[in-house]
Amino acid sequence: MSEYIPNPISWVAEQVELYERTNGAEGTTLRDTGLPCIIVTNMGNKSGAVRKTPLMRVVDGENYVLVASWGGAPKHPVWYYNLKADPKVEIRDIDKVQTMTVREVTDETEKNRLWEIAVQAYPPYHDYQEKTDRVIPVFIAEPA
Ligand code: F42
Repeated sequence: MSEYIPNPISWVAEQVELYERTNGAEGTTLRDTGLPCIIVTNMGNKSGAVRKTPLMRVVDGENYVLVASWGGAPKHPVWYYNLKADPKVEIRDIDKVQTMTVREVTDETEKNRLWEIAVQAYPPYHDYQEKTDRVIPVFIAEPA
């Protein structure tokens, strides 16, 4: 088992710790929004270390939609590159943990459909896209 390196942002790492330690009894929502989150576990593409990233919970049937928004930051989050390099992830949704495979959605029709679902689940994604010049990437995670 590779070493786990927590995210350097303390509130992010603390959410991961609480969510996992309580098996999804606590820490499952984004701070004061009350909106649900999942935890994505993947490999770092340079370190080979285990990385864990909380994201908003956006579901499409049995799949999850992962939005690399990072609050509308000018650059993609690092986890975007990790998932492009190694698409095998583990996704925790409350107490359900599944091995899944991700792919970036590039088909325009498919992306538009999933973007609508994402914005419904978490409306600030719309503002994040307005705020940044980059096109925010979207992955779909499917059962492996
Ligand atoms: N971020 C989103 O993009 N979308 C969301 O829907 C979202 C929801 C959310 C909900 C709750 C919450 O607590 C956080 C949420 N976030 C969301 C923030 C998300 O969890 C991430 O913190 C954010 O997207 C930034 O991801 P990041 O991977 O860019 O992390 C930054 C802070 C970072 O610098 N991380 C590491 C570090 O230590 O430098 C990167 C480590 C890494 O992966 N390194 C690679 C490796 O091999 O290990 C190599 C890096 C390289 O040089 O290529």
